[in-house]
Amino acid sequence: MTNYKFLDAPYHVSDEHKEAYRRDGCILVKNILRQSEVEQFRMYIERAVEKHFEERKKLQKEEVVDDYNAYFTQVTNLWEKDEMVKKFVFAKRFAKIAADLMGVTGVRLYHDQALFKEPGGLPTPWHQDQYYWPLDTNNTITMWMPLVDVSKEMGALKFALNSQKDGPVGDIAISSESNEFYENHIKEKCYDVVDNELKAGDATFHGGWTIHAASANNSNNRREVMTIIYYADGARVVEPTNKQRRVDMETFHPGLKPGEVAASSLNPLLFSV
Ligand SMILES: O=C(O)CCC(=O)C(=O)O
Repeated sequence: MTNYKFLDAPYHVSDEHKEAYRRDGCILVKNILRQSEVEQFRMYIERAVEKHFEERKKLQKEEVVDDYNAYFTQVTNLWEKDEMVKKFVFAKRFAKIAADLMGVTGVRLYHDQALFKEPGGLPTPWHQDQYYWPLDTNNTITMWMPLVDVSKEMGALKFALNSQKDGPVGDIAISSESNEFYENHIKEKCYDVVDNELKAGDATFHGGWTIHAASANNSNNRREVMTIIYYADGARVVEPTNKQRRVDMETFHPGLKPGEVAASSLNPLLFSV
């Protein structure tokens, strides 16, 4: 029987990691998983993504053509579709890193997303994630873990350091407009931008208000990434202030109303001290 204990083994988050995350709003954390460990789950994540698209075809549902398709293929909440992917998404190792970086005692799952950028995939525009999230806390974080090595030419995330300090700026969904808007904002504020290269099993973590983007995939390989979004346990749902937040509230907090603790059946507590 295969042993997946590595998914729950604690990773030591150093004081330097915590200080850097709290200062910059993002951090690259290395060697969270070994390449061989990632490889075991890559197959299941790919399979779940493929199954999702096959099922859509069978149902003859039209592909949702949203603004994202030119940037990446996105499939959400894969944990509900595959038991092995669920093991990966529910890993205490990842959730504890998220809690330690944010300095909170517990984190819940907001949702997971596979984000595959095909060769030739366009740059992901600059944006802020929390524009989409109807939550009353700034303690939100995304783990972005590549399942393959990601060089700069494949489109890893770029972050505007310290930009989370501004909170919401622009109130604008991901699009060519957001790209232009945030590019100007970054220039005006003279923010430094970091652009990382990652090995499979490394991950970046960024906060919900950290301004970020990704380059195009100029390689011949698919950029395969799994992301998991967490928030501090105890956060509440707020009245959605835009259409996207309303959709997110209904999709990721089913049955909940503004003011209620964000703890629906889709938001398990993935780590607590
Ligand atoms: O993977 C990408 O290209 C964009 C991902 C992103 O913006 C995010 O995970 O917040």
